[in-house]
Amino acid sequence: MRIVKSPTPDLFASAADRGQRTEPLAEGAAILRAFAAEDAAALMRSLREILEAASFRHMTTPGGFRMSVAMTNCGTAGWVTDRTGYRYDPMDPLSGRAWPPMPQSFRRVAATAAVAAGFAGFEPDSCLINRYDPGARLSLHQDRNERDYTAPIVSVSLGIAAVFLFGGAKRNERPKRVLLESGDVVVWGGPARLTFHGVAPLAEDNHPLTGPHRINLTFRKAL
Ligand code: MD6
Ligand code: FE
Repeated sequence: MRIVKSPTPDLFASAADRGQRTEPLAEGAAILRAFAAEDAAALMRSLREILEAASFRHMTTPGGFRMSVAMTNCGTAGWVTDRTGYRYDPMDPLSGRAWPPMPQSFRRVAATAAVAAGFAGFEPDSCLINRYDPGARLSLHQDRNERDYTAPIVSVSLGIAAVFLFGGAKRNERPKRVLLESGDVVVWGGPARLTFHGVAPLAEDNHPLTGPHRINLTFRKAL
């Protein structure tokens, strides 16, 4: 049902109403505004358990640079980078153990967001968890370490808002700039799967859910 001129639309938003806040970014890419807003606190509780086994760390790029974004993973395989390159690894190099399993709450938000964006049957096996501190940024890149590009990527933003940079198929295309707020979900697949994208330096701010940080959960089918 479409509610027109509701004074408090989000308070009563059903799944269908949330679908009305879909913003197309490109063919195959969309922002689902506030899609995960109601799940945000539960996602953060699950994250705290993950961090007890696999804490945030600043990884090193193959070129030898320390990433400003702190990362960890859950799921069957985790995205890692070190001097030898980028890869999905079934083991956490820091602990020498498997990554923590992907919580049901993570799995559900990823699968339902994929459906809402037109990608039914998404079963992520990997979730890269990013923590942005003030000033942290992610330069333009493509996500291309996954085995098969037919699955989309689902990205959940929590805490402090950030400017997401959304470019084109080539690095030199000038990116669009879109603000991602807590609970926003970006889904990315099909013809947009290899789009260059990044995150502008995080502003100093404070959010009730995350304090001075932005958290991003990026779900992939890696293997
Ligand atoms: C971030 N996201 O939002 C970083 N990748 O913190 C990504 O790198 C990303 O949001 C692929 C698809 C969606 C994304
Ligand atoms: Fe990415």
